[in-house]
Amino acid sequence: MPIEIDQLCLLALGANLSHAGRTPARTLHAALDDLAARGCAITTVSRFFQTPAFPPGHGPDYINAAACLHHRGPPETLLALLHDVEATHGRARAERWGQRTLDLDLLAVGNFVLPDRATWNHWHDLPHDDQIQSVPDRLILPHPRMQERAFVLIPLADVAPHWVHPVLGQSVADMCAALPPGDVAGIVPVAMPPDISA
Ligand code: A4P
Ligand code: MG
Repeated sequence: MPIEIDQLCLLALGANLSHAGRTPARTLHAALDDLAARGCAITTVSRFFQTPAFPPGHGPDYINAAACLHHRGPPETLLALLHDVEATHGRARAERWGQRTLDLDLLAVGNFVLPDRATWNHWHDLPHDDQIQSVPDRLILPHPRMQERAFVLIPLADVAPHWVHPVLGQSVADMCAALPPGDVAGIVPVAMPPDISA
């Protein structure tokens, strides 16, 4: 599939620390505004959810959300834009899976498997202990852990329930149905402040 054609991109948003007087929910909302202002064609935004930190005990609850957008051009340019917006909102990378003011993960760009199937398999199959130590130095698509994360999949089901994972062959709805019920129970939609229309 040529990357010159508009691709449907799936984005995960998360935060569990306030920054510059903004709560995590307001930071997520501001980040969506920033992305739109910088040319991202955002088409759908999920509800915002309160979610327990993963791994358990790693800080306060998160606010998580998901969005669909369209992007034309190399996926790496979109990831660079996401990193810029994270930096604007105080993101510091101190610890893998550590607390954060804003995390913008690129879950998928169309049906691309990047950089190639063998590398994707490597990151997908990484044992849990190695996942904490090893950080990819290039874009991996689809995000290799998305299928395991209730805090990713449940928001994503609001906006892209029928998207099918190009390696696993499962839709977002299928992947949600396979989540442990205990993980799903912790994901709670939050009422938005009146001046935020997510
Ligand atoms: N990178 C490679 N591929 C991608 C991609 N598809 N999207 C690179 C985003 N980044 C990608 O990412 C580490 C490196 O991966 C970067 O250099 C990037 O270029 P990161 O955002 O610095 O690290 P991370 O977010 O700690 O890692 P990762 O793998 O995105 O972890 P997760 O799964 O996002 O975990 N608990 C709750 N309740 N809610 C959360 O949102 N998030 C995390 C982070 C932990 N616990 C959480 C939540
Ligand atoms: Mg991340």
